[in-house]
Parts: sequence; C-alpha cells; structure tokens
Amino acid sequence: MLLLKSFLISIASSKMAEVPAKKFCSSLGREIKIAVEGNIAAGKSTFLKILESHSTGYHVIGEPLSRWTNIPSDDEDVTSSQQYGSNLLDMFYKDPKRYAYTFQTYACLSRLRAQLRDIPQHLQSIPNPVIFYERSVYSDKFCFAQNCHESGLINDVEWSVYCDWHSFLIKYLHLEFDGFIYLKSTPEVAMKRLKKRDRPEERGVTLDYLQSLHDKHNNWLIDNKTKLLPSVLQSDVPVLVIDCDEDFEDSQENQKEILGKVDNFIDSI
Ligand code: UDP
Ligand code: DCM
Ligand code: MG
Repeated sequence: MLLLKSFLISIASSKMAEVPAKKFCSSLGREIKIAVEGNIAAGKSTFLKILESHSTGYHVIGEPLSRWTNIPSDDEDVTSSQQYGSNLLDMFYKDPKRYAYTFQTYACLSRLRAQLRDIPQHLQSIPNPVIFYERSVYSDKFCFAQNCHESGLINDVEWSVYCDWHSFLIKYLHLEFDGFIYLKSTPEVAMKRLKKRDRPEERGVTLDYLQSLHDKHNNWLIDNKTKLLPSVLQSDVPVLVIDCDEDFEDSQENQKEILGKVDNFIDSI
C-alpha cells in the first residue's frame, strides 16, 4: 500500500524577480520527475510556463488537452478518436453520465502516452534535468475518476473496470514521480480563473464541482487520506504545497518567491 507520506512546505505569500539558471544538487543522478497538481483553472499551465522560462534545466510536459478537445496540434500525431472529430471534453460536460467513463479513460490514456515519451534530446546533456508534468495518472484516478464514481457519473461496473486497468498499468509501466507540487487554490479563486479563461466546454462547471475536486486534492495531497495503489514502486514522496490564491501571473514578486520555493524543493530531492 502506498501511503503518500508528505512533508509540506506551504507558501503563504509570494514575491518575485529574475533568477539565473541554476545547478541542481539532486542525488538521484538522473532526471527528476515532478507532477504539478491542482484544481481546474488553479493556474497550473501559467505556473508551468513560468517555471520553464526560469531554467534551461526545467522542462514541461503539459496536459494533452488538445487531444481531448480535438484542436489540431503540429507536434502530435492524430489518434483514431480525433479522426472522428470528437471533442470528448465537451461531450463529457454536456452529458457527464454518458461520457464520464469514456472521457476518464481517454484522459488517462493520452496522459500515459505523453508521460512515456523519451526525454527531449536537448535535456540529455544536462545533469539532473527536471521534468514537470501537468497532472498525473494519480490525480486522474484519485481526484477526477473517483469523484465521478462517488457522484454517480461512473457506475460501479465502470469503476471496477477503470480500477482494474489503472492498477495494471501502474504496476507494469514506470510512472513514478520524485515529488508532487500542489497548487492549492480555493474553489472560489479557481472559479474566478475558470471564468476568466472561458473555455467553451467548461461554461457549465459549478462551484460545487470545484469544491468536490478541491476536497479530493486535499484528502490526497495534504491529509494523506487517499491511499495510493498497492505498490512497492514509490513511497515517501515529498509534496510541496503552494498557496496560489494570490495572483502570481502578473506579479514578479510573487513569482520570485514561488520559484525560490520550487528550487529549494528540487534541491531537497
Ligand atoms: N490566472 C490568473 N492569475 C494567476 C494564474 C492564472 O489570472 O496568478 C489565470 C490565467 O490567465 C488563466 C486562468 O487563470 O486565464 C487559468 O489558468 P491556467 O490555465 O494556468 O490554469 P490550469 O487549469 O492550468 O490550472
Ligand atoms: N479533466 C477531467 N478529468 C481528468 C483530467 C482533466 O475532467 N482526469 C478536465 C478538467 C478540465 C480539463 O480537463 O476541464 C483540463 O484541466 P485544467 O483546466 O485544470 O487544465
Ligand atoms: Mg492547464
């Protein structure tokens, strides 16, 4: 049984400025893999963009959202479901009971595909590059799919099937992370940012839904109430919790403080 035993570093407020690329002191002797977690519209993609421009040793693998909404993308080959022109994210939000299982399956599958790609060539000459992933197969299951099951959008049979293949994949594919960064926002701030971003598919997302997902993230990443899979692959994974309610997108000061915390966190791994 994998219990995420976390040490928590909270950032109450954040201050920012330009920071030179740094040398990391990790003892791992290989790339460091970090999953960045957080509610819908918490600010993960914004945060990851800032991280990537902070250091040449930082590399980001974004969420494969374009596959879910079928927006064509130059660097990705088209999958069979895209050939049919589906927007699965939209189908899920329009008819969640019908499409929750399908969407959750596809979201996790496309994430696996992204996570299992080789690390980019240019990183191979850098000692201990850090790869940040926007979410993980763990939040897919323990936040989103489980929430769908508990709210009746995924029925018991579908949930059993999901758990079965998910456990199997976790066991046989190497999907470990060296740490998690939890961008923690209140559901109210996530809602404000979701409205600002205004993705058409997400216009029906309610504050209650964001509250449920918020609780799921907290149970997992802060309170350790969610036990991860029975697995010997990973234990004692550190979690850095960053309170991101205060705007950081437009605040150099806040970015500087957040980046300092991330650098320290990476150094501690
Ligand atoms: N955003 C903001 N202030 C911040 C971070 C993000 O106003 O400090 C906005 C950002 O411009 C975007 C929305 O919040 O319109 C959602 O951000 P993002 O897409 O990064 O969130 P994610 O869903 O990836 O967590
Ligand atoms: N999403 C989901 N289930 C998952 C992963 C993501 O329903 N397992 C949804 C939530 C958002 C969208 O995909 O509507 C992308 O997430 P974000 O906006 O947080 O980047
Ligand atoms: Mg995002």
